[in-house]
Amino acid sequence: VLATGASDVLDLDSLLSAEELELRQKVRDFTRQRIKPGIARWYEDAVFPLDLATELGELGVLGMHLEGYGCPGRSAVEYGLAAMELEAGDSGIRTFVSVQGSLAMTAIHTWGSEEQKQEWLPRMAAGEVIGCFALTEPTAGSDPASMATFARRDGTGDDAGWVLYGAKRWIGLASVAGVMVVWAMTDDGVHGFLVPAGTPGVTATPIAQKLSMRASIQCDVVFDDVRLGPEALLPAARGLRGPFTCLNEARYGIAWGAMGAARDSYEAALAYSMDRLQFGKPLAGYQLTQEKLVNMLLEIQKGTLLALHLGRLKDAGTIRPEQISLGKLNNVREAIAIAREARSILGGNGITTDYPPLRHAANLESVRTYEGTDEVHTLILGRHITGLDAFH
Ligand code: TGC
Repeated sequence: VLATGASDVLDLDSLLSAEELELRQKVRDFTRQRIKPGIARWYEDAVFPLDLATELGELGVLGMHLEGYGCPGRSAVEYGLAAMELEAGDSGIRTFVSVQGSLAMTAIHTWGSEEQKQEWLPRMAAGEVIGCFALTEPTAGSDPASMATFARRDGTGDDAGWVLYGAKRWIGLASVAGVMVVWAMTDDGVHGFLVPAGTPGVTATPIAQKLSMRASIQCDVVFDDVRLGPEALLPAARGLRGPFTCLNEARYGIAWGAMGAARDSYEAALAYSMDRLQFGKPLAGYQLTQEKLVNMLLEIQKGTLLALHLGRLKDAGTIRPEQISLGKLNNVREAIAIAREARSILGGNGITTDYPPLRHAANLESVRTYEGTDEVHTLILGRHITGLDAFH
């Protein structure tokens, strides 16, 4: 159910096909069996459970929406449902699936040569090779056009390679990646490059001091005169449309995923409030608690309906970037508010890792920042409705 049992007031499940419901159940079972039992420990110990990569490949959620090359070829709605269930476990695990499928694999699938697709995609879909997507830099976050990482031609002629230098920051999974998709400025604008693990001159260092996304890996990456052959170039990508096309995919998945974290927070608060007695009766029997639960549920049902609408548009091939911005902005913003409100129902117990809401709230601070901050999506929508660009 989109929000379990009596909580699916709008009967949103009736909008899903039998196949979609089956897929969702499969991913929900995986989350219950493989993520929920370990997540508090992984979060406390700041561990990304690498074994999950091949398991998620077997589950069929890596590059889920892509066709061919061993990819599952499922619909946008099915991908969204999977993101929602995985993020009900933890945003860090859903982030791995997004970076792998929506960013790294989409970049290769959309912009790569036939040889690049054959070489990387089947193993990435199986989770045997992890990919990362290096766009953000220490001084270029919301404004990737100002990137300083540069690739210059190494010689002349068709078989000339490249020399890559610069630095990237906040790159998910970079230290465990078998292949990096790196976006760099060239004399001919922004281009994408595939950098295999072990290429001399590349170092990836996990960022340790995180209070969010602790069961995930984000890295600083340095490229120190990295020599690449001509085959490293993603031949079809030209300019920022290359990475932004991939970001559309990831932002779409986030609109669904955030509702998974929200639903898990709500369900934890509902269960706790039914059990916890104060002043002689369950917390759920107090008007103030019921108002909190109902306000959470309103936003979960609305946000899930919004995500589903975006999914149907995407499957119809008509979705536009500003619609994705609306979904990402709204659903992550509401999910954080829901997770925090859920924590308040749990009282002091809510600040421990015994319960998920505060972990979700902390994770969602990253989710509202990456793939376009709240401010970026607000201004994308502002530009859409006014025709005036307030970025520059
Ligand atoms: P602008 O002039 O609007 O566009 C430049 C070119 O890009 C095209 N474009 C898009 N194409 C497809 N989808 C979109 N959503 C697109 N948005 C823009 C545009 O058509 C144009 O193409 P062309 O061929 O005409 O040159 O660019 P701008 O500089 O004005 O854009 C401003 C702004 C703020 C909207 C943009 O820079 C932006 O979206 N900034 C946010 C960047 C962002 O989301 N960064 C996230 C990085 S990835 C990450 O966070 C890692 S998370 C995963 C992990 O853990 O590793």
